[in-house]
Amino acid sequence: MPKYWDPEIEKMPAENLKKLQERKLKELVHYVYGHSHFYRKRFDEHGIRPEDIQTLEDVRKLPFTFKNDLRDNYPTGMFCVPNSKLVRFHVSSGTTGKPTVVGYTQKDIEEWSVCLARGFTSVGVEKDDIFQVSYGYGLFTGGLGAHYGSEKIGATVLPTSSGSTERQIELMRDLGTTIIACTPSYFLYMIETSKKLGISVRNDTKLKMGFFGAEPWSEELKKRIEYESGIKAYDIYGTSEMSGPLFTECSEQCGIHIWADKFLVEILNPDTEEPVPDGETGELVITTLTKEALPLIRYRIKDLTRKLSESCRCGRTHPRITRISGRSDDMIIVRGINVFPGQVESALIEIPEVGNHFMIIVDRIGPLDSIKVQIEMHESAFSDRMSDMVKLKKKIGGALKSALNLAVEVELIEHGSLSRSKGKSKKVIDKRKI
Ligand code: DLL
Repeated sequence: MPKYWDPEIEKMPAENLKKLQERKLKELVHYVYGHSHFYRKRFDEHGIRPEDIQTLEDVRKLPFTFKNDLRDNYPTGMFCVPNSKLVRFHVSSGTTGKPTVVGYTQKDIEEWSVCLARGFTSVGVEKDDIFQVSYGYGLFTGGLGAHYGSEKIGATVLPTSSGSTERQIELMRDLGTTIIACTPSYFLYMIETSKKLGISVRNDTKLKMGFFGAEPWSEELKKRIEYESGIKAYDIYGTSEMSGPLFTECSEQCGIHIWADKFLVEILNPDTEEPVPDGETGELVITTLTKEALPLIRYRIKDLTRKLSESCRCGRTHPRITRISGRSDDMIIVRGINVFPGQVESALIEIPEVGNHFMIIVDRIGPLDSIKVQIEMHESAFSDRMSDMVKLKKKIGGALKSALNLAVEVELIEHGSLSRSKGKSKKVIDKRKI
């Protein structure tokens, strides 16, 4: 039997859900126009009045919002509430430019926690569970987000944050952690470290599931995590600007549920900015329907995904998005060919001799782009025989060539050579930009 946190909302007939969204969208445009200097100016520049928005489809009349808007209005220029109504800041650093600051009212924190409580409940998290939060705590939203969501359900939170990996694993074993939340790359590192400690995640701990996200990861990596640890791996998605981690897969594992009473999803062709048909890949654009401190109107997230609108087998009527396949801006172009790090991961993970870590290095030698992939080998795959290594390199090169349609230099490196990340992992070094 599927479990629900709030069955009335989660199973609301699609027609009613649409009406609810319409009402909230109308309220939202009046709210932002009345409370944010930024939105009032942006609407005025586009000749939009709140009254122009009467139906859900009218959302397309509204101007987009971008991460740069948050940066340009640093730190709190887009906020709709005075400081007295704020109870929290989170700050995301990003790789370029100014940080982005997100503010929360008490209601925003409550709604954020409810979104996660719904997702966690949908895969069976309960009061009895010991929920280890190994996302970073602090300015990053992962730690506190997962913390509040699991505490809302009444699970016992073990707030380890990321890092001190050996201690985390010992605590996991000693306190009987049943659920973990961290980046998929950090969990791989935990598995690796636990082996060194002589602790088997499968046999010596009570871990049964994990919520992995905050960075792109493939279906193949999910299978590898499940195979190596014996747990169920669920996808968890969100961005700091929307609040933090917000949405998860349900037990059917056929997409991530986006809570439509709080968020309006559009999937657009990034070039034409027109909606793509249901089920086709495009850029995720989100409008927050109920946030108070920092509502976002048609926020261009740049993550690529597909929308599945029909009801899920679990009974929930809210739309789903498929696993994020990349970002429209994480594509690297090498000799005119588009390469996504996710394609490299999917190709490599099919090869049993390959370990869990790789790094793509792009450079320009003379006029020509070069691409090399440094690949850690599986612990058991190293051979003293040169001919074995040459064969393996050829096999990997062939797999990458057919996945990317591009010749790639393969460098096999020893297990453990690449640095391990405790949070989001870095998969590309593009020396051309340095
Ligand atoms: O990473 C929030 C989060 C924390 C999500 C913990 C899940 C778990 P940001 O630091 O703002 O927020 O980064 C958001 O990370 O636009 C995606 O590109 C990527 N991302 C997040 N979750 C996933 C996922 C948090 N499940 C950016 N799959 C997003 C793929 C993800 N990419």
